Amino acid sequence: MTGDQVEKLQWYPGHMTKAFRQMKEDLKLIDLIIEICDARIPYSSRNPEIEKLANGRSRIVLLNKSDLADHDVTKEWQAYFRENGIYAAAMDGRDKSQARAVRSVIDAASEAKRERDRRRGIQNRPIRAMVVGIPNSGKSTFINSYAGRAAAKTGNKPGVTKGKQWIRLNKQVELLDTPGVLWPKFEDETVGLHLACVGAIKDDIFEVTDLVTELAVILNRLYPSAIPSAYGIGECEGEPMLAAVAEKRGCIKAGGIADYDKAAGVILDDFRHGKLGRISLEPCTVRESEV
Ligand SMILES: Nc1nc2c(ncn2[C@@H]2O[C@H](COP(=O)(O)OP(=O)(O)OP(=O)(O)O)[C@@H](O)[C@H]2O)c(=O)[nH]1
Ligand SMILES: [Mg+2]
Repeated sequence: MTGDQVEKLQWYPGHMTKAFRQMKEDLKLIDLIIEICDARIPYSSRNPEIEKLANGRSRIVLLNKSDLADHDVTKEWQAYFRENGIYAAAMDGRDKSQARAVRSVIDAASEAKRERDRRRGIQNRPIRAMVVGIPNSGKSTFINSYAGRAAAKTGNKPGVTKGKQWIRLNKQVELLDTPGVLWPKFEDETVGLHLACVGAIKDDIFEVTDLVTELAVILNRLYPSAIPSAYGIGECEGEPMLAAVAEKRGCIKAGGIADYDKAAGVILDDFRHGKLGRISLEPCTVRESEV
């Protein structure tokens, strides 16, 4: 990300600094942290501070939007988290049965806490879980599917949830919905790029043609046939690719000039909706030692 873009972002994380402080405060009431990551970018969508924030509490990583990600890569990430002692599951959070299947993971992760309660003679106290994650990762959608009702507001853009909200599910579990938070590591160029591709950063921060040109470089490396087969064009990058897609999709400006912005918008939208295939931008080798 350029300095200019980081600067532009400053107004945006304003509420994030507040959210972070709030999260630390709320954690005092929390037994379990449920981190909703984007399965297409498990590394970039993880919160590097969570280990410290968790302070010994159980945590679960949910690889959401797994319907859009590469199944095999997601499996590798799940195994990786589990090997590192973190409960992990993959899901399409819009699907009620998949969201509810997470119940067993929540039960397993809260068993130690329930056992402590039992020893202290506390019975049937609900487990309180905080749902955290980057903007637009599907936190509120997951909560609604899990709860079986539209308890939290959702939307296909970052920054929909503005404040925290407790959702009482049943006698066993209470979930806290929180606003999406981006962590300082988004200033890393690759992390910022990946976050922008999946829609975690507001689109007006980037030139869509620049973003899509970079996305195409990644796709050509990892899934070289994704763009060619979606648009019926040859393997290409940069302007020739935008020109080819513009021609195929009739993105033409007045005077018969190819509209690169529009063509880039089509590609970005198609990627985000899975029309280029199931794609993971971060293979399991893109990980840091800290999880
Ligand atoms: N394909 C797919 N889309 C999903 C999934 N989960 C959520 N979505 C969509 O992603 C968008 C964002 O969902 P939200 O639940 O509002 O995300 P959030 O994390 O609460 O976002 P903020 O409150 O803005 O931080 C919505 O359009 C959802 O329909 C999923 O598993 N697969
Ligand atoms: Mg939300």
